Amino acid sequence: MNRSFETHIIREEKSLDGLWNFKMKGFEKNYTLPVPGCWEQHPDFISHRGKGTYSKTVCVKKTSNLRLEFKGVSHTADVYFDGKKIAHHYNAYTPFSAILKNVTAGEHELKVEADNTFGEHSALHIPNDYYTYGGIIRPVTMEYIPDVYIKHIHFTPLFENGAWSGKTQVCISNISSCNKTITLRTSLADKVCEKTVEIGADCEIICEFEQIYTDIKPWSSSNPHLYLLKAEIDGDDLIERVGFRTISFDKTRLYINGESVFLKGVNRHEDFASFGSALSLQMHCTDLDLIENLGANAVRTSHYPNDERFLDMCDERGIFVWEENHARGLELEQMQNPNFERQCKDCIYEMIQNHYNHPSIIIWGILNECASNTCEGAQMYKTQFEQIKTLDTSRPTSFASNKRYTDLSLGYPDIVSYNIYCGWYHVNDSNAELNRLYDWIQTTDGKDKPMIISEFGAGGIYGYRDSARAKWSEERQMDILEENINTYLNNNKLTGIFIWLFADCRVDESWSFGTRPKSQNNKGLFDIYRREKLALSKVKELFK
Ligand code: ADA
Repeated sequence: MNRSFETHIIREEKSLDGLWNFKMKGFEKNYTLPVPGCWEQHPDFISHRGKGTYSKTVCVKKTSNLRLEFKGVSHTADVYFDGKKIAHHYNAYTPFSAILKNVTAGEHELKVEADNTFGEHSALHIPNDYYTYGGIIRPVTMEYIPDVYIKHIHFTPLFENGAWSGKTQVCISNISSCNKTITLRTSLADKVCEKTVEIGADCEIICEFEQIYTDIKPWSSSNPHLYLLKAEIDGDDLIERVGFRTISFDKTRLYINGESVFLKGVNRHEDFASFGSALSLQMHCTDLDLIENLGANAVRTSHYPNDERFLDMCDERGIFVWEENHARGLELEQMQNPNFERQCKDCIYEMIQNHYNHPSIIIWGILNECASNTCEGAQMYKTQFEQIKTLDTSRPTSFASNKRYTDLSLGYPDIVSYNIYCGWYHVNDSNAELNRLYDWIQTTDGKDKPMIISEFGAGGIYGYRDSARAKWSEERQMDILEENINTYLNNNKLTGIFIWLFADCRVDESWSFGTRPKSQNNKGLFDIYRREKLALSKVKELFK
């Protein structure tokens, strides 16, 4: 199951997860690998970067149109059906689909070529302080769809004059070569709607409804109430899950349903020991159990869009999410890669298009620690924030800057966020640093905006205890986190903080920080197996 609730009652779907045949370019042998999975989990490919081909015979039980959905292939996918190319997609962390018309009943061959190599073709997946694994890392589904099917639904809640209302947009696609007339029925909370519309051949339309809802239980952190939004046409349906909540902000604070919130969060990479970025439902669930147990109320999906099952569980648990597009630490030269703009644009579009309905997502982020201190870089930040606002005006935006005192892009997001590593890379006194930085921000276009510390932390190697509290010891990590958290929780300039990092992750050895001990980013509160470090109990005490 690729969501935590049923998305169809009428539309038939079949999971294609399981064992697939696998061939790695340059290797003789035939393998069988699990989907979802990363090929690094196989001993022959532990550190192999290359092109691998997954194949599988799929049994189509009745002649029909099909929709194949891939939740994540790392990092570039070329998909073939009976030898014919049906999709090409770049980026490991966003879903994509392919429509096949009138497929005959019987057996067919599905082939996915996955490529995790680096080079100019890949502007966002580069050697980095996390690992780009290879493979079909998230679930795959095959759906039987009629000629006219429901493509997606977006719901935007609104609270005005003491009443909840909401805008529902249903995108319906006609893949046939004739005009069609269809009747759309939707239901949400106490409201049912019906509309009859015409759709031209090979066209899609958006049907829009605005309605007032009564007796609504809003979605909040302490009571994350969710509603099913059902859309139905003849022979097809789509069910989404939504929440009623508003997000607003003023000069210093972020508000959910008009109430000020302070984000006590962690940054998290989707990475777990030898399973890499192909996290199972159980692993996502365990991570959230650990996050809740810590007393945190927020997660930043550093540095890419996350698995929808994880976001579903954040919705269910009332965990706030800062979700961001995929990019980390790119220099201006890397942002000038001819593929950069298009790959970012696609990533932002796919992230918002697919994750629009999650009430837990309260901030859209972009371009972590990129060249926001250059004029050319600032222009790219501006363009990307403008793109976000064309897709969603209901959520504030931000980016995590590390360009202290030189950032030129602070005027573009709604929230100003900084990654500062007091006691680790930077000066020891976090209070002095925060005040200095805040005062400087007030002299820039970032003034009068709420502020978040989007990263702070320190390295601590699991099991390395030292009474001298040496660098890399669990003791030193705990001391640094304690000093930082005490400052930030007692400073009314901030509206949130995110610890770097929830759990250790693998890093790419060819990257310039390839000297990191164990080739891992060791700033996790847990190690890569989720064994807790000393700092955990301290953070727990301070967060609670
Ligand atoms: C940055 C970056 C993270 C990580 C961190 C660190 O702030 O955003 O991805 O690399 O530094 O551990 O140094």
